Amino acid sequence: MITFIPLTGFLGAGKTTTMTTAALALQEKGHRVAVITNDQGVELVDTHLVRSKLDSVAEVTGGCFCCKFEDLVEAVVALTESDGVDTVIAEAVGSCTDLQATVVRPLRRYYGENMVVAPLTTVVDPLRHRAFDRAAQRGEPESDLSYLFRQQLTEADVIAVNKLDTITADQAEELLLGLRKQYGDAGVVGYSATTGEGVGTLLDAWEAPAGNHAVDLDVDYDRYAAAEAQLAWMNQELELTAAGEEFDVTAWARTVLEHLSGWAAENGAVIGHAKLSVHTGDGEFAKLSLVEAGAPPTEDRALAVAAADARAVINARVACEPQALDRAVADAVSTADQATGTRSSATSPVSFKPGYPRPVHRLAPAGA
Ligand SMILES: Nc1nc2c(ncn2[C@@H]2O[C@H](COP(=O)(O)OP(=O)(O)OP(=O)(O)O)[C@@H](O)[C@H]2O)c(=O)[nH]1
Ligand SMILES: [Mg+2]
Repeated sequence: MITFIPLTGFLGAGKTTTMTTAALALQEKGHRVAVITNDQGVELVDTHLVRSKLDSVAEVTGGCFCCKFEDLVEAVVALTESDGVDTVIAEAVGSCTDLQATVVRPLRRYYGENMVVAPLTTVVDPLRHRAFDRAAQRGEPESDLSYLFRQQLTEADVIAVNKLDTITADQAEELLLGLRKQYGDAGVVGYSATTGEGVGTLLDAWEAPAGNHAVDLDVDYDRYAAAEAQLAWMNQELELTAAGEEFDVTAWARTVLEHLSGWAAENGAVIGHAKLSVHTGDGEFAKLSLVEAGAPPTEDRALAVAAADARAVINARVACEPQALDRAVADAVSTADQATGTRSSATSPVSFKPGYPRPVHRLAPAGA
């Protein structure tokens, strides 16, 4: 019997980090764990990062789990057959919702003989929650992105409040209490995937019965699609060469994201998540992330060494027009090139808007 643990949650909430930390913790307990990343695009920064930490990693690309359901099942079967894993943790696209009906229930109904599906877990970034909450308190009409965020919380069996290291203990207590009051059917746990503190409570929550499995989320697919379509998605690869002998790989990546962060703040563009990895020939890489306009990027993996050449991968999900994102990234790259003495050549601009979500299955709860 295989255990499948489905993770959802808004862009940049920390799903990949949670998945990795939890997988390592489960391995310590003797499990054989694999993870699956998922994205609308094909060249994934997340997959590179997770492969550096875990042996069994698969990806479902070109669409979310609900629209690529058979690919998800195939990936799970391949991992169990080839790597002999007993637990699979899978991270859905951060702008996806309605997963109880389109992924969790179909897996239980069609594959339940071989698979235990753990509670659907929505990972939450406290600062993102606060940003949406403040807009609501100001009496602003709910934006489509905020609607999507609320659906992700409403369908959760487990609300996993991550990044507790970024807020005070009092703020954490208030947030957890508020979520327990608002989403009474869900289990609410708090932890930090980066420090590992509290991750045990998440592992315990996965063993408990799925409290919200009968939720019949009446998702307004037009609003859900509108929220997804507000985001421009960019996946771009660049070849980098030092103008002189070598360039500072991490400084180049940091400058790109700093510039993009400043541009987004000036233009009022919500950053879902901008990720950047830069790979040198020896298999090493730097990886940086940006989850808030105007904020500094986080260096999740820095490279101390300089390089003569490297390959960069950018995944950016930003609420703006695709052409605007193409221009902003091109500007950011050119600024970084000048600042660090680098020459870059990019694949042609590739920003796009995700299409209307069309799940393969959509099952109502039993008895509904
Ligand atoms: N301070 C802090 N940062 C975290 C924590 N968990 C994740 N992050 C950071 O948040 C950023 C986004 O984390 P990811 O794990 O990539 O988030 P994600 O939800 O997988 O993002 P998408 O797949 O793009 O939706 C990265 O810079 C992480 O290092 C945490 O517990 N504390
Ligand atoms: Mg991720």
